[in-house]
Amino acid sequence: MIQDNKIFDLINKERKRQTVGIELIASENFVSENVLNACGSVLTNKYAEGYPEKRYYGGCEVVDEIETLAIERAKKLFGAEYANVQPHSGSQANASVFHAFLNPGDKLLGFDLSHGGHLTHGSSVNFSGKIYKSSFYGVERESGLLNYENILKIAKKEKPNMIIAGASAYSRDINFEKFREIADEVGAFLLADISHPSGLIAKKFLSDPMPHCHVVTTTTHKTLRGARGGLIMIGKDYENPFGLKFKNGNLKMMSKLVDLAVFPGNQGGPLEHVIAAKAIGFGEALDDSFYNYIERVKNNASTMCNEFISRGYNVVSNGTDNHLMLIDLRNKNITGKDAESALVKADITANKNMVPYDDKSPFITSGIRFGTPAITTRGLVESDIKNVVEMIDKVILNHDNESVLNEVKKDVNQMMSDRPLFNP
Ligand code: DSN
Repeated sequence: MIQDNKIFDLINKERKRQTVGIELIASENFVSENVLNACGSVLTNKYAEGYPEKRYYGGCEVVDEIETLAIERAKKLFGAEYANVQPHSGSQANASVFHAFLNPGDKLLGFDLSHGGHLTHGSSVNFSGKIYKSSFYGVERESGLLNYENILKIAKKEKPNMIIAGASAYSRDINFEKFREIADEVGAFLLADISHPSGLIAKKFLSDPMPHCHVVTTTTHKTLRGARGGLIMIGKDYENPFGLKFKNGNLKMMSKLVDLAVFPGNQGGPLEHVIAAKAIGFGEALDDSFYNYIERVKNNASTMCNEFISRGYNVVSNGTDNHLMLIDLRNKNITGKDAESALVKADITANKNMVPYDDKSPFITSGIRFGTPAITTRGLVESDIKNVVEMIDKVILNHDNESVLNEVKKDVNQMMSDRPLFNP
């Protein structure tokens, strides 16, 4: 075997970075050793284009069993009637849903990226904004909240073929029932992208999109704490889900469209090692211990949010219902970019983020996003969270003072020194 010390040294360096620091990127988490081992297993050697029992390659008996288990567990976890576990990522999952139910040039209505949406919800720099005609809804300037009457007005004006309900930096619960009313009123297909809060939704800490949305997509690695990848689900058997366009739609027909859109429409061979790891992650999320984890994620986020507010930080929407918060730093006279890089010097990782009605570019930004899924997995409890906010505050107030940043870094490393990287 050829030794590749270069890469393995770098992997060890990254393991150390993850171990010593405080991870606050809202979309990241730490998987279990079982998930990690499946990702690095011999399943990576296998080609399995197609679906269980309908493959284009021989020798798929074992991966068929694995993929079937992954599908069954995903369905049980979310109460879905159908699941496709092959999407390589959340973006691929969304691309496949568009491919299944839209034609190029059709209209999408999504959550504005700069207000907390996602690139694949119609952004002009993404395929979703290039292949489809996109328009956007956002949050209100004063409250930082979605206003469903405004969304209805925009939907009536834009007449989208598809509405996407979902976000990557919105800290409030989303009313999928209201979105469905809006979609029905304008005859649009409704997609829920729950990539961020899917762990909270699975354990019923937030509104459930499954009874209301035609299709639901999620990533599997954020609050869900599984392998990196995507998932597409359908919640129930719709008699006539698409208005005039697909008059005879039902679950069988819809799931066939999604299956064909994922493969061969959008992807080639599935990553069966990742699908096995997804199955393990779904199994862990079905366990009662995951409920306790998600409850701690939510409580930690709410404690963090209150601590920031009490220190004079401007939290967009003035609170959080989920695992994350978006902070507008303009009253602290620091950009998101500078805050992110000062925090990294203190071994605290977060990401700069546009805030609603931002006056700065996406490369600079006025905001920063924090989330608690990863630090909760590391075992941080509410009393630790207060210390974390104190450390962040110190960094932000002293962002150009290297010796303060070094002091904070020592405190960060000390705090994380006895916290295992793997989830229990
Ligand atoms: N939008 C990324 C995030 O929320 O971090 C994931 O695509």
